Amino acid sequence: MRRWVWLVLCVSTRAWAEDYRACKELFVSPLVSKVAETNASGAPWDEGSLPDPELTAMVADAEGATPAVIGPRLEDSTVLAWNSLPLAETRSGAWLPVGVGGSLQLMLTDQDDGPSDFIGAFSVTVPESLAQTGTAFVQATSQGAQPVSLTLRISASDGKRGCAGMEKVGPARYELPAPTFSARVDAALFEKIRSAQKCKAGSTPPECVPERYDVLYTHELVEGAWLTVVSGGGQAGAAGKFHAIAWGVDPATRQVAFLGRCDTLKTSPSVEGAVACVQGSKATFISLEKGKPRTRAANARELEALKGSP
Ligand SMILES: [Ca+2]
Ligand SMILES: [Ca+2]
Repeated sequence: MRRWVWLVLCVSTRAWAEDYRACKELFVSPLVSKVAETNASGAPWDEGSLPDPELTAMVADAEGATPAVIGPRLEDSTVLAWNSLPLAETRSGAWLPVGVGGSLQLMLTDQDDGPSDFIGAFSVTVPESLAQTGTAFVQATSQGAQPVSLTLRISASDGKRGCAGMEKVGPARYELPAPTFSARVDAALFEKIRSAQKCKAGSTPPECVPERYDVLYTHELVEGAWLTVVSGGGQAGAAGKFHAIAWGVDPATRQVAFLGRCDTLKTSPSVEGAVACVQGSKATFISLEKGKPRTRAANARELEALKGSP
């Protein structure tokens, strides 16, 4: 009798979930950060040029730990767009000997020929949720007079192999820690933007460069839904900013609902579940209905209502 009980217990545990606590290392990749154009005392980082930031990380409270470069030096940059949300596109990062619940110390510096300038230091704890999901997204803010924010992906895979200590890892899960989160625009979405912006192969005007776009993952625009909102492009002479709006965060399942120019995005209490792209005296409502993206022009009454909305 007792033997049967044990058998059932073992089978159900195995089918239940993988536990990423078994990982002896995790892959840590920086997503995005923004650095001010001047340092805390108001002086330029370099004589006549922007900083050249580099991000290192090391395991905290570990004897003999050495810092590893996880965000390679970006020349004359204040927008540090290292990686996008999807794991498949890891462009930088490093395996570090840290596990669930462990701590990391990160340091952002302006890499100079002589001594480097300090930009910010971050302390990050690997979230407990990673034990179940295998991927955690983390938002960190540096201490000090000029706080810098940084988003990170910590995962049991680098997109090519799983962590040491586990036979296989499951697919990435996109659970974001804050109501708004940022990363580099991913290649699949940027391909759609390039096409909408009529970018030619190899051309690099601002509207054709991924670093010139901000990506906001937010569930503050539409109740009960995560949206991917890409904006930017900085096109000279054109009104408004270029926007790409998708319902969902996971690139495999999100639905791209809108590509076009807007002065601002607004929500209207009279039109539930939709985002309004306002441009000049017109507005377009963007929504997802029965699983399908839908856009329609706002009527006169709705335009009047939008004027009063934030
Ligand atoms: Ca410097
Ligand atoms: Ca520089």
